[in-house]
Amino acid sequence: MTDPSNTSTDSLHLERARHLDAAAMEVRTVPQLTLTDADLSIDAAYTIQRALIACRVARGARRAGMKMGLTSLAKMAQVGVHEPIYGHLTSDMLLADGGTLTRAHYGHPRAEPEIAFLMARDLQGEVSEAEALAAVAGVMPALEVIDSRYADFKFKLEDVVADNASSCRFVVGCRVTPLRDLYPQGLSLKNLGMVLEVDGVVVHTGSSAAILDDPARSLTTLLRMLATRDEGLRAGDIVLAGAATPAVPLSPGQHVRVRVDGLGSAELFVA
Ligand code: OOG
Ligand code: MG
Repeated sequence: MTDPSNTSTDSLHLERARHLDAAAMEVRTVPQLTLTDADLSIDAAYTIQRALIACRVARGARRAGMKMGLTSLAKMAQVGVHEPIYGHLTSDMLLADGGTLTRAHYGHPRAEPEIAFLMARDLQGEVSEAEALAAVAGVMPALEVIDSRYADFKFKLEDVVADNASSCRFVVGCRVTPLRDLYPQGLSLKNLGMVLEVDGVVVHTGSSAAILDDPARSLTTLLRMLATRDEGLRAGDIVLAGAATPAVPLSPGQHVRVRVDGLGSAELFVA
């Protein structure tokens, strides 16, 4: 028999997910969940996140992959949350390289420079960095556009997890570089220079080393976190490893580009 207390917890998670989903659709903010529920657990927050993704899937979105967030000190410092988190990427979040994002469709969008993995095959469980990279088809430069459903990007760990790690849109460069193509150029995934430009002006520079010392570690951390729910990555998934520098606020008229050593670039326009 179903435990009635679990049923009411489930419906509370669903209600919160719908509340966050509606806020995103209607371009408005909501109060932090932890203001009214100081005991909200991280586990419950990830359950809310999954219910939020189910709302998108019910509208026709498909799984596109996963993202890690707060994997660099720069990002942790920017939002005051000091633990890596993950979120889900869906097909409706993908913006074509060079595509245009309409500023008015979002609350307070920010762009950040990232590296993305393309998974060649399914992978689940605790694996080494080398084992994780063996399942990767290649890497791409990426821009993530984040947009928090909480005013001023102010949230606690549990709030941002429930809000799908502030996911909004993402762009990946059109070239997928196999890792073996980096080594002959004397490049390593562990230390690729990354530049974020707005209107051709460099606004942040960083290195892939800022992402948990090695973006591959972001991948293995994600797999370890997913394993606690018996989940993993699937062939064709795109995985964003997390931003290497702080995010920049977006305004209409801007052209934003990330350039990564050996990987090329990814860009978007803001209307
Ligand atoms: C949380 C999402 C962080 C990253 O790359 O670090 C993130 C936020 O900053 O609102 O996507
Ligand atoms: Mg990000």
